[in-house]
Amino acid sequence: PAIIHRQDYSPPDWFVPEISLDFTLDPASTQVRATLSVTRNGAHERPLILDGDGLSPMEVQVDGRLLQGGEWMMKGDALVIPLPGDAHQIETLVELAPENNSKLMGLYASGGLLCTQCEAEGFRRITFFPDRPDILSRYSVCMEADQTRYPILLSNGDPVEQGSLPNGRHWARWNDPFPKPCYLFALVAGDLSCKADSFVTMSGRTVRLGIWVKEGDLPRTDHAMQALKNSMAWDERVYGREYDLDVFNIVAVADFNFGAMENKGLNIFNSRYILADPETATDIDYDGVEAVVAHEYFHNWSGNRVTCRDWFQLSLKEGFTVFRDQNFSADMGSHAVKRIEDVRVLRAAQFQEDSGPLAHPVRPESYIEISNFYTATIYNKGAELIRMIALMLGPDRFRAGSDLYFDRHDGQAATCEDFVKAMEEGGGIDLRQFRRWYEQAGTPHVRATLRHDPAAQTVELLLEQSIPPTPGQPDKQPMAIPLRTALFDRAVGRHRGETLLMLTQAQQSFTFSGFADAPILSINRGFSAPVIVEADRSQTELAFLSAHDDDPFARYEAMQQLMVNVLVGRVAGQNIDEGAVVAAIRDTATDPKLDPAFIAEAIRLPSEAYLGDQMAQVDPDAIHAARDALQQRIGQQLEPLWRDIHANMKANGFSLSPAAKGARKLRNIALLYLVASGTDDGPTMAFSQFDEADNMTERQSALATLANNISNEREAALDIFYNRYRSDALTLDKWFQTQAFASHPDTVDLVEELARHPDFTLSNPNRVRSLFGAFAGNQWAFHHKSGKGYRMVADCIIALDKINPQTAARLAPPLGRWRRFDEGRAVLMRAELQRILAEPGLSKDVAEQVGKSLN
Ligand code: HT7
Ligand code: ZN
Repeated sequence: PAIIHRQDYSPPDWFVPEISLDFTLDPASTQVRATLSVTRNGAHERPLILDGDGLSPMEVQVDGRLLQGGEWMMKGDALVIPLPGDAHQIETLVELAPENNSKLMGLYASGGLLCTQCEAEGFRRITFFPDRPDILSRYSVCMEADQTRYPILLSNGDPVEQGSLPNGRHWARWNDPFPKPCYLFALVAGDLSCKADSFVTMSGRTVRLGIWVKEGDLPRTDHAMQALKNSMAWDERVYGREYDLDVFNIVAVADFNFGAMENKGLNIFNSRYILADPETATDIDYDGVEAVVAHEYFHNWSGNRVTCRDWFQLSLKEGFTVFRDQNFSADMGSHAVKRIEDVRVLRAAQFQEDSGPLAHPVRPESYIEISNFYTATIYNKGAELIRMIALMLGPDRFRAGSDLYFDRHDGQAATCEDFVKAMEEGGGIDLRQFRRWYEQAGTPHVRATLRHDPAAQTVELLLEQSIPPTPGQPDKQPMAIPLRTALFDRAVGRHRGETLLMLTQAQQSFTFSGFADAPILSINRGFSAPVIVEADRSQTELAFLSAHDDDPFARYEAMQQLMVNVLVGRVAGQNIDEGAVVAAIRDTATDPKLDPAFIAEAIRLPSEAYLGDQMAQVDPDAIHAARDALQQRIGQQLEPLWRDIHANMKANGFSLSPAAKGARKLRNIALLYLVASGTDDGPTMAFSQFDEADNMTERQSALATLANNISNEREAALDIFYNRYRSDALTLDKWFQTQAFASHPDTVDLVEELARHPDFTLSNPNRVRSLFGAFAGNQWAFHHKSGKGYRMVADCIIALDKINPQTAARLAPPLGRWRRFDEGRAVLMRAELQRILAEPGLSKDVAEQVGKSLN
């Protein structure tokens, strides 16, 4: 398949300032008539090339004249029309069958609705068009459909006209005054009910807000609506950005390849990021709704008003928007806990990506299938880059930079370079070296060594950076790495002020004076840079930081490192004493000054996957055994504490306040340790929590705890859960996911059975992710040495590729990590990758991921 290179970008030959679309909607046969006004860009004689994907033109007209066969041609899937003048009107007619569109790209049917997904290249599955984000057009959209099946007709912008037609049909026209790239086009037709509200903008305009769902789901939309209004107010307050249309609609659909889509004025959401009530949604789900609603809303400026010139610039909108939604969520809840959660996601998803065969820079140089580049690197590492810029500038200068960026590029398709320049000029900073973060893949390692000179009373901090080779980038240049650093006096338990150290060379040393005694190093506080720090700190020093560090992230990090040292040591056969860990957990869990939500984060053992990432070669069985044993010892040694917490953190009635959420989080960890301790009443306590809970957070957590163990209560709880929620797809997903993620010796076989369950289907991406996505993230079960786990995931990829290649391709990366495992597992993993690659008719989505994974 063709490789697209960033360096090959050239401006479009033709612009399309206006487009009018007429849809005659029907699930089996939809007609799309598109009228494009096109203008030649500069002096050239190249024809107009309109992208298509699976389309055949039924009519082609130029300036009102029907063209004959030889006057246009197909080049592959594209329609080529030679044009004599510099401005023409092109009209095409095509027919689609949305009900047969299982890829969920373009126009498709979902649960009785017709809806669209155009990013990145879905618009070409709807009509012939130059499908690239630097073509900005004004859209006028007319939809005609059966009035009973599709009473609601929505598109971008504002509704302008509607009417009835004979034969029970009706129509509606929407106009979007803002020129936009075609990936932001959307329409929805269906029998939907509206949760309506309004928002008065900072300039006093009233915006009508609508969240459209199936009627029975209306009671589950309150949280999403509140999140939307909070986001609108936050973007005005923090970035000075106001909403620009009179209407903002959101539609929830059940079948969706991603989380949501920021179509101008008509966001389309995976229903799991809209619907929430205490009976079916966990606190994590509630936070997910808030974050994704905010993310899509923030795209109205970072993505829609200023869009991307080409898909290599994807992080321009995604990294910046993730940074914005992370800060919004932090402002809505706890900054400390949000930072810990975000770093955990970054390390789990992005660090793994950066150290494997699919590593790529935040601004990639080439791709085969752009859908494969909606990655943790583009999104989460991209957000970290913006966070570093914000840290180096400080809030006021960062705001000056973002104001300049938005004002300068409003209405344009911009590049990452445009963003960096605006930050340099608006913020008054030189980012020449910093640009390497956009260019170089791989996670930098920073080695930190502290040398104390008692005679001079100085401390020298030596920092050495190195960036491992990544595909196509064997040698790296030093990065500009901002490291928030503090040196703690052991005697007083405090530091004398934090410094922002800029590490810009391969090796650099910093000297601090006035230290009679050797201090303790606290570095990369707040996780100020997305790097791996290697600092030789003793268990005593880490225990000190876990008790005294005033930066919550650094405190959490010290605690995690304490645990990692014990566990990694034990996997390597050393008998490292767990005393420091148990004491630190006890002291943290009983510190009355700490927020329970923070305590819950700090006392949780690092995941098996994270432990694997700390080792040269991952040994899933040894990691599981070591972690399980330590969990049991912590459970046993602190059993009275866990009982106390479990009893004291029980709420009287449900609330979504941060305090109530924190209490649930801590209570759930206490239950986990209690059950892990092996105490006789552990399973019955878990079952009671499962049974009596008035909210899904406690119910699912109890279920997950039971699912890890062999007990009668496990089976009973799983049955009850299934019978209670079998008719609610999003909650049934949790039943699949909990079992697939369980730390249970039979998980591989259970997942095989679940794949044959009548409620399992490959046609719904949420269901696939619940079973196979969760399973592939379950290190112990997926890497079962029989290779059965690999085979099941490969079978799923092969079958799913024929239905939904995008979702299939997203299951491939776990198999691509074979280099990190022993020879036996590596051979089995490679064999499955080779088997997938040998499949006839493989999509380019899967072929790219699997092909690169084998290299
Ligand atoms: N910008 C949106 C990306 C997206 C997407 C990409 C590929 C295939 C399907 C998709 N649905 C949505 C989501 C976002 O980042 O906001
Ligand atoms: Zn986004």
